[in-house]
Amino acid sequence: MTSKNDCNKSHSEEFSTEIIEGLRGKGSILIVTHDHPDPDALAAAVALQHLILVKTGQEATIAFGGVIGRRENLVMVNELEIKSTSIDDLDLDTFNAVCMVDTQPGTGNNSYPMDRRVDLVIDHHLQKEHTHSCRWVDVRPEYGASASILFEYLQSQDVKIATKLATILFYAIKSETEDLGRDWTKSDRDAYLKLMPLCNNRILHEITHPKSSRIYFRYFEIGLKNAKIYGNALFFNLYMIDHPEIVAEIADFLMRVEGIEIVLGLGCYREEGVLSMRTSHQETHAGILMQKVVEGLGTGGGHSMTAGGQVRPLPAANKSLGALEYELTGRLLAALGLEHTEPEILVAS
Ligand SMILES: [Mn+2]
Repeated sequence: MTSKNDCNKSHSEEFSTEIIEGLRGKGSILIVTHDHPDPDALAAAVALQHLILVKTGQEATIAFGGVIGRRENLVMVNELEIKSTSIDDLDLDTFNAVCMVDTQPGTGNNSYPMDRRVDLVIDHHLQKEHTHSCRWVDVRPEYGASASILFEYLQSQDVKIATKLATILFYAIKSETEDLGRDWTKSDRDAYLKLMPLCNNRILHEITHPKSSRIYFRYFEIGLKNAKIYGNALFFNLYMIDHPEIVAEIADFLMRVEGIEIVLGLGCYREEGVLSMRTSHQETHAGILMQKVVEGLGTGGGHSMTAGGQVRPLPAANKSLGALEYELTGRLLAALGLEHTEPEILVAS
């Protein structure tokens, strides 16, 4: 009898062989991931780049839009020497093959133009309509991390995983699943356990315990002060932020409040509203809930217990952010069947 896990593994072997043969001799290859990439997005891109290099001898370019602002991720990029380019600096006409990892065409969270062809998609979010038209598609929404899919490719192709790549992949799975605590499957666990002994522990510790600027702590203060509780749901507003990932970070932090089972946070980065959602139960599918919350205002999606969203365009004034907060809170509570009553304040001043 073959288990689901074995099926996944043989799929990984067949699929990775097919893409290696398809990409062989293409020349210039682009790997795109989502804007403001997280460790999983970067790890999947780096692992695919490595696979292409080892198997076809071609050096693919990794690109994305936006910034890397989260301290852990900056330490990871520096210590593990992850090389990437801003997508705005590239002439997209010069690429003969385009790969997308940890995102899909038309999701609204990547900067690759919608009218351009994408050849390969590897992702662990729900499959999007536009993705059907791509030549090679490996979308596994049940997986906790895109990094786990890429790990299977590398293993099945007998590609040696050296310390740096192992540390990148391990940290991706670790952070994306909160150490196998949310949205994970046996495949993620297998990858996590096989990668752990290959990692550089000094670098891992530096990534997970980064020194941070004082403004970083100010966001915690703002988040705590603006956290409003409606039954088991908590909404917070960070107003203007200097990097988008801080919303997800504060959402993770506020999930620890007793009695809270769902958190939705808002921040304003440049002309965009940045949303992050966390839930304690897989049944409250965060990705689907997020789509309901942003419907007609922007784009959103995610997994069972984590989701992200973008509201655009957005006027940059704090006053209209308050109005947006009210609208989003109302939509969240309606979707949860809760009343939009006066909230409790988390930390009374
Ligand atoms: Mn991911």
